[in-house]
Amino acid sequence: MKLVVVGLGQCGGRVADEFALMGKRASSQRGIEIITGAFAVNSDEADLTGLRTIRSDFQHRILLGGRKTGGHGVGKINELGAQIIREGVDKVIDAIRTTKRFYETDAFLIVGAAAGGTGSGGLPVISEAIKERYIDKPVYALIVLPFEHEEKNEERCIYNTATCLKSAYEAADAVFLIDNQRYLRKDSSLISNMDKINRQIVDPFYNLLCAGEEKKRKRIGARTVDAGDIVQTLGGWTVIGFGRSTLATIRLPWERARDFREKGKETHKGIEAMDEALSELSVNCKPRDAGSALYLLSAPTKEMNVDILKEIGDYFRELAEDAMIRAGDYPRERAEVNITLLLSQLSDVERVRDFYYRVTESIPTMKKRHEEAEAKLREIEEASKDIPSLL
Ligand SMILES: Nc1nc2c(ncn2[C@@H]2O[C@H](COP(=O)(O)OP(=O)(O)OP(=O)(O)O)[C@@H](O)[C@H]2O)c(=O)[nH]1
Ligand SMILES: [Mg+2]
Repeated sequence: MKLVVVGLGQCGGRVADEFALMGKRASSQRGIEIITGAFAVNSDEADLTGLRTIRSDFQHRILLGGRKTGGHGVGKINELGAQIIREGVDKVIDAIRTTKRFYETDAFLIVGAAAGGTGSGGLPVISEAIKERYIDKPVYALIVLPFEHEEKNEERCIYNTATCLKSAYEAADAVFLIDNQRYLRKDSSLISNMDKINRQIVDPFYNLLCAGEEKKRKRIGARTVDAGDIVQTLGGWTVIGFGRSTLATIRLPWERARDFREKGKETHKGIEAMDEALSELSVNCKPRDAGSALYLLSAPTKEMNVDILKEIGDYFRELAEDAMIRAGDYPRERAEVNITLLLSQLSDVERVRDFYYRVTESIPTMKKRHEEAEAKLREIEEASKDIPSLL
């Protein structure tokens, strides 16, 4: 599958930069193209300068809202972010049009953080605008949710997140949810290492995008997963997961697994990888709530057999009873079995629901506070009415 990736705001730009790097890796290591264009859009000049892989000309790093923000971002006011992006949307569309293999591109991926200003406000606006202009290509959003400590300290963070999620869900064909907090579970030092988190966000997409683009016969699975399968699977709230299980011993070609116990262990590697993918989902959710799902099994050719595919299939079917499941295999020569998992058309995501409730609950207090502030302002104006003015 070939994507055009557009990142908005600081987070969006950096994650898009990581996708651009992944694209380079796919062409140098595997000789295939998965990212046809990568763009970063921001109201903050320094953020754009800090990127590494996205081309550094003004058509790939697009600065908007210059006069309004002085090149310093919108300071978490996502309405202002939305406005600035709306005013500059034609610049972005013009830039996208210069993509070399645009006609071969299967879909758009628009990336941003929900809690900030530029990305949060801009993501739904760009998604809608691209969707209107390119009706034949799906538009997917990838939204990064805030860390817990950000939610606790700032009301604005919750408000931005809820408004961004709601609008993006309306505008895009599917919304990938990525929870920053999830990456701290195993390694809390990551909080100061955004690069590492970004790599972990992007990595699960590698095999998924590559599998359908392979040209070499030995890399093409018995059942491939291509862009068509992915497009059919994706809709609404979506999460991605990746799990691996290393093959402890690399067997030499003449040592086949004849022993039935060893054979059993081998098959079990698939289940192990699936379990890890399920526990490493990008946002916590229940497989039972998925309306569609896709998994891609990747392993050395000789590890991939009917038993392993069947066992994973049976196991997953029990967990996601109501989902339309698509599956495929991708033979890669590596000493591991890994699984990429998409759960889509989710009917419930607790995290999203929670943001909506919290904002709805706080709206009356926010309104009251706003009214109180206005009343105070009127009062002080009233008190000054008999004072001579110098203007
Ligand atoms: N995963 C990840 N999250 C990030 C990164 N940079 C910022 N964030 C998160 O993104 C949210 C803030 O959004 P930003 O992208 O910084 O904001 P912005 O879109 O640039 O908007 P303004 O700066 O307000 O104009 C917070 O929840 C941060 O934790 C990053 O590189 N990776
Ligand atoms: Mg910023």
